[in-house]
Amino acid sequence: MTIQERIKGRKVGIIGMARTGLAAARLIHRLGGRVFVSDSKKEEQLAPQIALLKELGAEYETGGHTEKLLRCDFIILSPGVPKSVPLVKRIYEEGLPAFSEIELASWFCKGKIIAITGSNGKTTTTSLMGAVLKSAGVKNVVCGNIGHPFADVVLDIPSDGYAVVEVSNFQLEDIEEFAPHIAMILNLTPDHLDRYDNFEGYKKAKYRVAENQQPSDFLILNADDTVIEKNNIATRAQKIYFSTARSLPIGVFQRGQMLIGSVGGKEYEIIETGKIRIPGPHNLQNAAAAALAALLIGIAPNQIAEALATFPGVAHRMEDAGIVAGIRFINDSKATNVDSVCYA
Ligand code: UMA
Repeated sequence: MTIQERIKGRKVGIIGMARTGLAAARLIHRLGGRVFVSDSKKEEQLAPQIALLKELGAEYETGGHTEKLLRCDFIILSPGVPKSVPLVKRIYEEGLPAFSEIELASWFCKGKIIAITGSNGKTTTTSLMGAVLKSAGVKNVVCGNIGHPFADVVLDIPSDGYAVVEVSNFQLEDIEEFAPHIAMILNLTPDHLDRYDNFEGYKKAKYRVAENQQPSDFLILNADDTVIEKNNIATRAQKIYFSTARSLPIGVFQRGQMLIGSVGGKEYEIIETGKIRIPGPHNLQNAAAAALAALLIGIAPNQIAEALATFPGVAHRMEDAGIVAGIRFINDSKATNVDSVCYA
């Protein structure tokens, strides 16, 4: 079966009618498939979403998930839908294939994928990665958990371009073939434990980012993070590290006030750390990770430096909101877990 035949003429059940579900519906519709979208919210809470589905000629149900889903050829699960939902349990029990939207989108991605995950810094590093590629004139689209679903942009990515995809543990739970050329695990701290039995379950979901990688691919890991079990991640990819605490034989690291890259048998001075625009030691790690990915795909150190010196950071993340009555206000409302607040 060709990739197109996986969709054309097939009926795909989609659970969740928000950003993910609608993006998946649009992609499947464009590729000649039929969709059936199911949401637990009441119809009156979903008016704009339903209007869009009607434009696509899609079938839908609201106010809960029914057995109609079980009659679809396969299912796309939104990341916010817990596995404890009874109908979701039935889908797995009956062996109906269920995928995340990043898995679906990856089937149709002509370019290479750079997938960025971790507990903190994902959004900043994903945006920065896009900025580095842009500064080097490399076509790329920034998407994924950052808020722009991969499925909405995947058909715009040319074969010489990159999908820079922020990926969450929830999205990684339902992959099968998703295979990034470069994967990054930035750091790991307990998060989303309401959806897992324990921290191990969360870590395992994150490690899946590397499970389909091949020997020509790279898995970028944080050498300074003691929680990431570097030897326990099953992958065929080349593991390569960044550190802001010590020198490394290969990778990107801080030496004195300089960010150094050592890749392909050559050492490069990338940028003085004081010239990196986004502030703080955690952002230095994010910068090191993005710089390492850039070196691995052949971007010149001066182009990496230019992007690091100018990238302003992301909205609502350590954003200077101004000084009122002598008090400096910082907007860090994007922080969603305790560690994120500690970094700030
Ligand atoms: N729903 C059901 N049944 C349920 C539960 C929910 O039908 O049992 C429905 C809700 O009624 C709602 C829809 O599902 O209509 C919501 O789905 P969703 O929560 O997956 O929301 P999306 O808008 O599709 O957003 C998701 C990500 N959300 C989550 O992972 C919770 C967004 O990440 C992401 O930006 C977006 O896809 C595009 O890829 C947000 C997030 O908080 C920012 N992510 C977590 C994080 O970063 O820590 C993982």
